Amino acid sequence: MSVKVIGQQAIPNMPWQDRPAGCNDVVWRYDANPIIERDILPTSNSVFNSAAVPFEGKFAGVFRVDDTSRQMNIHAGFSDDGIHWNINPERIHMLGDDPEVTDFYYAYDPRVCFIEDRYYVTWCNGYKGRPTIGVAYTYDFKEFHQLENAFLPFNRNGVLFPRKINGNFAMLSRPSDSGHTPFGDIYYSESPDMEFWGRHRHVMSPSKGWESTKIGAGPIPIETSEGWLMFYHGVLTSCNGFVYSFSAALLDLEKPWKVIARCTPYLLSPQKIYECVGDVPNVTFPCATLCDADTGRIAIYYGCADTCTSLAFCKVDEVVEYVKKNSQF
Ligand code: BMA
Repeated sequence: MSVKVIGQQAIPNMPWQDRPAGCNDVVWRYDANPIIERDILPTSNSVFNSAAVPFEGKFAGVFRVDDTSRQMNIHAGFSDDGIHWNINPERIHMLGDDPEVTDFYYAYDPRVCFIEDRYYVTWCNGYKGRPTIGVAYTYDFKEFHQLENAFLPFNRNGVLFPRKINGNFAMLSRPSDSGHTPFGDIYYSESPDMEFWGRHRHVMSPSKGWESTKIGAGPIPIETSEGWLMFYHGVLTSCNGFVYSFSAALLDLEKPWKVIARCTPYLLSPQKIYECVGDVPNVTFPCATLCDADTGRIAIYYGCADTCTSLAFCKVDEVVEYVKKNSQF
């Protein structure tokens, strides 16, 4: 492997399948997708756009669960193999002193990021019914301590970096509006304490084709010798609505608002029946990766059609090479 993965642990037991014979795709799907069906809980309408991390030799995660009243919430879950999940039927109840912060209206699209000594969770948080970036931390996926919302509404897709940059915590986000926003750029911000965020920088705007309407960061960026590998979703507006695909870009390690390379084609788009048919058709929405430091194997967790959760696989050196070779810069 020529590309070095930095700051990741070995995850020998992570989910993995070799690229199927005859497949030339850089990213390929798990052959038993979806791994989490919509009705995994008695009260779930759908489970999608969710995040998994290595935890105590196994796996833990935070899951977007829309229930059968169509309330959007986040739930903790555990897994021995990263594929079969036990999701807590009860939503996460955040601990915190200030009900102004903890009494939120809804929670969706979580990401989980291990930094220094704990797992931080970011999600789209309905503050007074307006989407912004909620932030919490946990050590055990049982107790979650909620911090201040990172930004003013309207914002979505808050994605932390797994280490401090320039001495500060760092986060990508996607300022937006109150509805199904028809625009959206990725921005970068820093914070000395996970509470006050500033030094906002513009990272990327929508571009052509599959990402022509809006873009948003997906999983926690992976640090490599070639830059931060950032998977991100992009949206095309078709005559029949939004189509969510995803691809990847490389960002400068110390100035992540500088884009080194950005892939022109998508890496995965909605093509399988479980990606094309569901509550919102034609959505593939990645929120987490597992990356094995030893082999460079990556497992991508992505939501399908706002209904269920699937897995896809790739190798870090192949993705980096493909992004560079097909870069629009
Ligand atoms: C976005 C978010 C995602 C969802 C997508 C497609 O705005 O709400 O949770 O997957 O739309 O509906």
